[in-house]
Amino acid sequence: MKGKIVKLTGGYYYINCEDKIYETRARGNFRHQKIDPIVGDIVEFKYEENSLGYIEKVYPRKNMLTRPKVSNVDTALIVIPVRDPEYNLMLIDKTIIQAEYEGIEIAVVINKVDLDEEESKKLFDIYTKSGFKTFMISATIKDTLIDLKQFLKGKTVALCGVSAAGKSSITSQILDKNVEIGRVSDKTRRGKHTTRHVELLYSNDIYIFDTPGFSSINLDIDYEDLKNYFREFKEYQKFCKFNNCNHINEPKCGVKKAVLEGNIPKTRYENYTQIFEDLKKKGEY
Ligand SMILES: Nc1nc2c(ncn2[C@@H]2O[C@H](COP(=O)(O)OP(=O)(O)O)[C@@H](O)[C@H]2O)c(=O)[nH]1
Ligand SMILES: [Mg+2]
Ligand SMILES: [Zn+2]
Repeated sequence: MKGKIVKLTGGYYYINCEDKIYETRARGNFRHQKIDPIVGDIVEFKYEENSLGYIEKVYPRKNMLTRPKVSNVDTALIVIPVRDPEYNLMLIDKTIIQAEYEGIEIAVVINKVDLDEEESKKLFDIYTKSGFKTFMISATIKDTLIDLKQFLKGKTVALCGVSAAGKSSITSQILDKNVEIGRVSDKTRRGKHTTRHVELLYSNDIYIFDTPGFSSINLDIDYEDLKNYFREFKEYQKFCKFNNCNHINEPKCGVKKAVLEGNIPKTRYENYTQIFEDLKKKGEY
């Protein structure tokens, strides 16, 4: 039988096959072959009534995220709360770079629009202008999620965002399921509402990976490659005088010109230069 690993705990793999869950183990010889099944994997498995099944084969992965470990992600959904907690666009842009680096489709969700519509529109403009499919929603108001739900149909989705951004609220709305939702004030107490095991939630032909909130990201990218992960630069870098322009101090830079003319959002460019300098320094040690 063929299915998708949706959960991994204590050496057991739970496989979804035609909306039924099978409890399995990996084959003993997997370890010698260095095969390590992870959540998201499409696998071939054997199962007999009243006995534990086992995984026979792991199909090639489309991609793999390492923290937390999950494979075959179609879309990274970057969740930005307009307020409560305060958003951090540096962290957001680093997450986007990571997803660009992995070659995963990216969409941005501005959440809690009900709390500040004006500010939400500002965020919406930044990410739309940067070339991302962007949604404005309130996870607590079901009607605002119709387009997003449509967009996610048939996909395996990684929800990325800090604690209390609204990831679990979005998940429960999209999947019509109850997912544990935390209160903003609880979030400072570490671990209380953090998902510890890795699990894909699913229904309606959508798989969601409600990642535990992250607080920092270590990018492992050569500083001179960084520009390739800012998609909105592409259109303007052909106007740079130098072919290998990093868009920092070079004269006649098409990207800097686009920032001045308001065609590239300032926050994106500022975060670019900051990360560029940080990566450069790191490389000098
Ligand atoms: N006002 C408002 N509150 C929201 C919205 N989405 C989520 N929340 C609240 O924000 C808190 C954290 O949500 P949760 O889904 O647990 O965030 P997670 O940590 O990212 O999974 C909860 O109290 C939610 O009720 C929204 O669109 N508007
Ligand atoms: Mg949550
Ligand atoms: Zn340039």
